This record gives sequence, C-alpha cells and structure tokens, in this order.
Amino acid sequence: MRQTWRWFGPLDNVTLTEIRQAGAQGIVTALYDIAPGEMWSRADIRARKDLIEAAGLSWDVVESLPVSEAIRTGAPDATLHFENWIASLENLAAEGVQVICYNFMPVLDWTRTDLAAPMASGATALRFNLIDFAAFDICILNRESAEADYPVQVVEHAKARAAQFTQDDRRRLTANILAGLPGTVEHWTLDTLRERLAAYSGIDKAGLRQNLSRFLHAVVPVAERLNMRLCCHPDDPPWPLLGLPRIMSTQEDYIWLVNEVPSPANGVTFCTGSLGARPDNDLPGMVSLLGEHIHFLHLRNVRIEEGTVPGSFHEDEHLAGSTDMVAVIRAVLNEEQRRRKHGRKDAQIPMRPDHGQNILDDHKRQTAPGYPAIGRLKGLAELRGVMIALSHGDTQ
Ligand code: DNO
Repeated sequence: MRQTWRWFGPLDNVTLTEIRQAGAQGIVTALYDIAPGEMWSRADIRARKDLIEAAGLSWDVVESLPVSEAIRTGAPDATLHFENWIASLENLAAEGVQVICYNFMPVLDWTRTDLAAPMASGATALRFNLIDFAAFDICILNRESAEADYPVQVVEHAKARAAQFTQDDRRRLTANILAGLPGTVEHWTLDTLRERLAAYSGIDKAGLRQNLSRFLHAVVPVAERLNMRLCCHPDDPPWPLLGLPRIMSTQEDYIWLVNEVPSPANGVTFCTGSLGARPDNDLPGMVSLLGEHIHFLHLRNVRIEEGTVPGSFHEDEHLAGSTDMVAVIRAVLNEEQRRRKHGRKDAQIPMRPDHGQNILDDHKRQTAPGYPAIGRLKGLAELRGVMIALSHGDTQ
C-alpha cells in the first residue's frame, strides 16, 4: 500500500514538512476553494502540485473532485457542470494525477453529532448519536414527516432530549451536523439545508441511482481514455438521512456501481470507517469481493455503540473499534499480490489513515474535525506496523 495523508492545502495547520515526518509518502488533496461545478484549471493544479513536490511528496489522489448538486439531482441544466468535471479530469491527467475520489451523497457529506466526544483516555473523537440526530431533525430542523423515519422509541427519546436542550446545545448540535464539508468555503444555515433538501423531493433511491448512472456514463469513458481511476466514496453514515436516499452504503450498492459501467476506471474508495458503521457490512469479505475495483483506501475504525437503539457509533483508535482492521489489511495485501501477478501497474493501492482521535498536543491545535496531526500520525504508524508485519517475508 502507498501511505498517503490528506492535506487541506496551504491553509492547513498541519504542514507538508510535518506530514513527511509522520512517514507519509504521498498527498491526498483538492482545490477546496473552487466551488462544485466549476473547472479546475491546469495552472491551478500545477501550482498545487509544485507545492507538494517541493516538500518531497507527490500528489497521489484527488479527494474530492466535487460532484455538484445539479448533477446529483439530475437537473436539466447540469450540462456545464458535466463539461467542467470532464475538463478538470483532462487537466488533472495532463499534470499526472490519476486517482480521483468523489462521492454521490445528497446534500450532506459525512455527518456527526459530536466533533469532540470525550473518550476515557482523555482523547476526543467524532461521534454520531442517533438520538441527537433525530432530536435535530424533528425538533430543530422541524422537517415535515421526520418522525416517520425513526422507530417510535427513538422519537420519544429524541423529544425528551430536545426538551432539555439549552440554546447553546441547539446551536452546537446544528453546527456539528452542518460541519460535514471539511475544507470547503460553504457556510450553511438551517435555511440553506431546507432549500437543498427540497431539491430532492421526488428523488428516491432508484432516481438517485439513475442520476449516478448518467454521471458514470458521461465520465467513466473519458477517465478510461485518460488512464485514470475514479473511485466513489461510501455514504457516511451508510444509511438514509433527513429523508434523503443514500446509494453507496452496502456491498450490493458497490456491485451495482461497478457493473453499471464496467471499466478499470470505474472503481471504489473503500472507506472502512464509513462502511463499518453498519454491522451487516463484512469488510474483509467486501475487500476480497470488490478487490480489483478498489483504487483508494480510507483506513479508520468505528465502535458501534451497543444500546437499546442501534445506529450510534464513535470513531475509535485505528486498531480498536468494531472492525477487524488486521483482517482488512490482510485482504488488501492479498489483492495487491494478485495485481502484481497479473502485471497490473496499479498494484500498490494508496491508503490514508482516515481521521484520528485528538490526543496530546492535538488539543491545542485547530485542525479540520477528524484530521489532527498526532492522532493521525499514531493511526498511520499502527497501520504501517500491521502492513509490514503481515507482509514480512513476502516475495515482492
Ligand atoms: C471525511 C471524508 C469525506 C470524503 C468525501 C469524498 O472525512 O472521508 O468527506 O472526503 O466524502 O468525496
């Protein structure tokens, strides 16, 4: 695996020099200040690449080339956005960046209710608590028919909890839920959210799949011609939220994706943290099954919280949590061996330690939620240890 690290660009408080000290070899980044739907120019891509290379690193993966809401909702006037996405691909290819991560989550990207949940060790972690989320949906956003989307028990708990909220609690919870767009320039309010949700009225799972299919048919042939690898990130968390459909949550969803436009360019970002929040996702099994289509890995571990109502989790240490990370890494190493045997040029799959708990001096440094320097360094070091131990003695 190639060890990479997400960098949010020159404004990131974790510097490229520090990233090298953490032992990463490559960078995962994006031009975050360019709005979804606009084109990434070759000059801008080049400037970013120069910065990365000057620090002795390489730009290995784009995360993300954002897909606009017009494309996701299948708006008839999305033509310019398609053209710009494709032009951005061409410009990236011309600069030698080949792996492109994107997602097809409607409206919100990753969603958490707490960005600094205290752990017993003194660390803090990102957390999704279903009762808080339902309290937001039903009692703060006041979404019409929200109650029907939760079990009765959850609705009762959520209402009771919301009744105890102070103004500050309400503000914090709202800000946490709307924070799910790391590194972007967008500032959301409840009204922005309501407007965005309204754009999906009438779009169900089948409709959203149809829009993704249209997108894949437009972009995959171009990516294949350019020798690029597109990889779709899973839904986080992997189930419908706020009445919106989610279509990248399970093995069946990924099988649909790769079969819809079969091509080496049409692949998967395998995020163990996102997919791991569902106990019915067998992650090592999914790596084996989808192996040849995996172009990028996010290695992170969630702890599914046992409670009276399922659906809550927090982000654990990389080797703790509910996912058997060693088994996942073993399955990835097997896939890499298979690729080497078949002479595939992309035998080495880029991975990044995804997220990390805030530990030690992370508590003093402002970074994007989930992206502290030391917590991720620790995660990468642990994952690297497993990778080296499991491949010890292998013929390369
Ligand atoms: C969160 C990330 C996601 C991811 C996008 C990919 O930390 O894993 O925001 O970058 O969903 O398109």
